[in-house]
Amino acid sequence: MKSGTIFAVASGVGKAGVAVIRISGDAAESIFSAFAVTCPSPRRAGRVKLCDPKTGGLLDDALALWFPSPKSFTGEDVVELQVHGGRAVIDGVLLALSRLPGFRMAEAGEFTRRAFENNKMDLTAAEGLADLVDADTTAQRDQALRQMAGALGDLYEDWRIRLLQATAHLETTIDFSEEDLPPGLEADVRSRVEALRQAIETHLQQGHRGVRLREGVRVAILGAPNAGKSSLLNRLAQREAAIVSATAGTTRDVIEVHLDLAGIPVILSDTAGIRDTSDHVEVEGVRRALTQAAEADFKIVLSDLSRDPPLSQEILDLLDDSAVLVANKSDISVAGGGQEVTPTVVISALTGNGIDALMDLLEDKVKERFQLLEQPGLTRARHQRALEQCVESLMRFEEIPSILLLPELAAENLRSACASLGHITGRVDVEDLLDVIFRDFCIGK
Ligand SMILES: Nc1nc2c(ncn2[C@@H]2O[C@H](COP(=O)(O)OP(=O)(O)O)[C@@H](O)[C@H]2O)c(=O)[nH]1
Ligand SMILES: [Mg+2]
Repeated sequence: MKSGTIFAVASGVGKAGVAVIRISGDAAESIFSAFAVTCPSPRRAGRVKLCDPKTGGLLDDALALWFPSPKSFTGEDVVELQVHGGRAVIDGVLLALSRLPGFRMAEAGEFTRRAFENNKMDLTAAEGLADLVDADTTAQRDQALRQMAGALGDLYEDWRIRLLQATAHLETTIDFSEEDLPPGLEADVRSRVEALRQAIETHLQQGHRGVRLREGVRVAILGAPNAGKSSLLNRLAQREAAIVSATAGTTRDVIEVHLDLAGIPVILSDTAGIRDTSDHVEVEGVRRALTQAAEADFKIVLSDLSRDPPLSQEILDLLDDSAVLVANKSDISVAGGGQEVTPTVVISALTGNGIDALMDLLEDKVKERFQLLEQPGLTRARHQRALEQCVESLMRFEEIPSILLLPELAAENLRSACASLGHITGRVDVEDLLDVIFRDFCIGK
C-alpha cells in the first residue's frame, strides 16, 4: 500500500452548495491544529472556521467530522470537511492541505483501496460501491447495494469454504494407508465437489443477467425498410433520435438510445431495414442489423401493415424465443393483408396507437428476464473468468478415476479451484489485480 495521508474532493464536480473533502491517513488529525480549530468528538459534526495556515486568511466557515481509526470508511483516521462548494473555497482548502507534512492528493480509487486493504470490504463489495456510484436506474442501484453489502462476496466465500472443507477432508487421506481409510470417503468428497460445480455452473448460466443490469439490456428493432423502425425508436425514446424518411434505406448505421424501463437500463437500437440490396453502404447496414439481431437480448420485429404481405421471409426468420412480432401502420392497414404469424401488438408509430401496450409488453419482458434473482447474480467478466477456471479445476478433479490412488493430484485441483474463487473476493494474494480494479474508480472514492 502506498503511504501518506491522502485527500481529495469526494463530492461531484461542478458548482454545488456543499463539497465534501475527505482526508485519510495517520496525519489526518493534524489538520485541526494546522487550521487552529477544535477537533469535534468522533462522528459528530463540528463547526470550524478554516483559516489558511500560511496567510491566516479565512478560507471558509465549514463543518468537520472526525472518524478515528478503525471506525472509518478506510479503517484509517479520517476527517471529512463539508465546505461551501465554490471553486475558490475548494482550491484554497486543497492547497492548504497539500502544504501539510505527509499530505498528498489521493489517486483514483485510493480511499476504497485502503478500505479493502484494511479489511473493511472485499473486492466484490468494492466493485459494488463503484457500480453504486455509476448506477443510473433503480435496478442497477439495488444490485449494486446488494453487492456492496456483501451478498455476492458471501456467496463466493461460502463456496470457497465448502471447497476448503472438501480439500481438508481429502488431504487426511494422504497420511492414511488404504486399509485405514474411512469407507465412503471418496464418494463423499466426490458428491460434495459435484454439487458445488453444479451450483457454480447454474450461477454462470444465469450470469449474464447481472452483467446486463450493469451494462444495459439490449433491445433491437428490426424489420424491412420503411416498416417504421426509426419512427418507433423515436416514439419510444420520445425524441427525434433517428431520421425518419419515406426513402427506403435511410438508416444505415445502428442508432442507440438509452431507456429506463421499470428501473432496468435498456439500450434500444434502430437498425437498417433488412433486404437484398446492391448499395454497398446499405449492405454494410444490413450486416450490422443482423449482428444487432444476434447480439440483442430481445428483438422487436416490425411488420408493415400497409404492405401485402406485411412480412418478408428474411424478417420471418428473425422470429425466435427472444422476439416479439409487432405490426406497424395500423392507421393505413390494407384490407385483406394476410399475415402468417399473428402479431403480439398492433401499433401505429405515426399516430401513437398501441404504443402504451407495446411499452407495457416490453417492460414485462425485460422484467421477467432481468429482474434481480433470489441469488445475487454475476456482475462482471472478471468474476465470470474466475468461476470458469474454478469449474475447469473441479472437472479435472472429477475426471480422476480414483482420488484415493492419486490424492495429491486431486487435492491440487481442489486447491486451484479454491484459489480461483479467492481471486474474486480478494482472499488470496491479488496484488497484481488491485491496480486494474481500483483504476476504474474516480478520485475521492
Ligand atoms: N401511416 C403511417 N406511416 C408510418 C408509420 N410509421 C412510419 N411511417 C412512415 O413510413 C416511412 C418510413 O418510416 P421510417 O421510420 O423511416 O422507417 P424505417 O425505414 O423502418 O426506419 C416514413 O415516411 C414514416 O413517416 C405509421 O404507423 N403509419
Ligand atoms: Mg430507419
